[in-house]
Amino acid sequence: MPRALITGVTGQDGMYLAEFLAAKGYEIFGLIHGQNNPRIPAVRRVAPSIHLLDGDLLDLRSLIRAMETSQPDEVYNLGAISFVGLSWRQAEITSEVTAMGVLRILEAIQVHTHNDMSRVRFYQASSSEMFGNVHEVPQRETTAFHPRSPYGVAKTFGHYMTVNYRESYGAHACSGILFNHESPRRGHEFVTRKVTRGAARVALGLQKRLTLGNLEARRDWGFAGDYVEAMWLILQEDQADDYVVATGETHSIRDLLDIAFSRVGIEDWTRYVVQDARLFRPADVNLLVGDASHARARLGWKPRVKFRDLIEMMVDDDLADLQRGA
Ligand code: GDR
Repeated sequence: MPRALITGVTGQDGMYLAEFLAAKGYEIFGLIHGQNNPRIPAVRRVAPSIHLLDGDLLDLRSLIRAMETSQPDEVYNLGAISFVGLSWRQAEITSEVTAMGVLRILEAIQVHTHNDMSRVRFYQASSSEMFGNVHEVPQRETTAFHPRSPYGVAKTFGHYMTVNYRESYGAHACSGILFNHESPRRGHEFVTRKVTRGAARVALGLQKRLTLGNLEARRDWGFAGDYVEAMWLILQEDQADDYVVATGETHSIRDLLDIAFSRVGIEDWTRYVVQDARLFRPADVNLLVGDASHARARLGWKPRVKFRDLIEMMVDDDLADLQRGA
């Protein structure tokens, strides 16, 4: 039975990945930091046999201990402070967790394997935020990085550290450069979930206004459930490499609003949506669209869920959730 260690297991991607690996018969270990994380019951629901270990990306010794306990064949580093908007207000802790955390986990693998790093396959959750102010459309593995937030800078550090351990020590270290990916398990602070939840609440008469920031931003949004399959496929390749994971389609926040509100029977969302300058970011990423042809050719991966279906799935889930009184 293969063994996997997942950091960030209580996040959206961690939960989908744990569920996916459990179905494949993996023995799964999830790293939990802090006490009483409220999402632990949800993780246990999707992967009942998971072993939860305490540890923190800020604490190297705890990561080494997690390696010793789990004896992993594969490590998926999904742990991060992942909300871009917060990263300007907490740039230092974002860098400690999202950037230095990658270095610590690579070091933990090195200590655990006695410098024979190729024994453990490592996946780093890199991000399209590394492209930032884009230099090429669509963005691919070779597109220059120009991050626009402390979060994007931290992810770029983690990405290059992953590449560096591969080139320096022969680590089987890979990066998935994932574009935005969403689901009914998405945190409420991210724009898709804020809009789908907001549309559902407006339709049910629970709120009158939805306050947003920049409506012109364009993103390449896919379904998180499809993207964790790409993570796994990346680690099954004998040759470690980096891959863009994206749908190849871009949509604006306005498109998102059109679909979400029309799903609840409201054709004119402008009556409900207000913009607040405080929600604009000091520097935003205006256009992202990825070219995943490398992942398609090498891994045979392609996304299944289309943008409209994804947003409608999220709205339906929010409606059902609210009607249950959640
Ligand atoms: P992003 O996701 O920053 O792309 O990072 P987010 O959903 O937060 O923002 C997308 C775009 O929407 C605009 N926007 C708003 N965003 C939020 N959160 N709230 C608002 O009210 C709002 N109004 C407009 C933003 O300005 C932005 O342009 C996500 C995260 O999951 C990262 O961790 C991950 O690495 C990348 O996707 C790929």
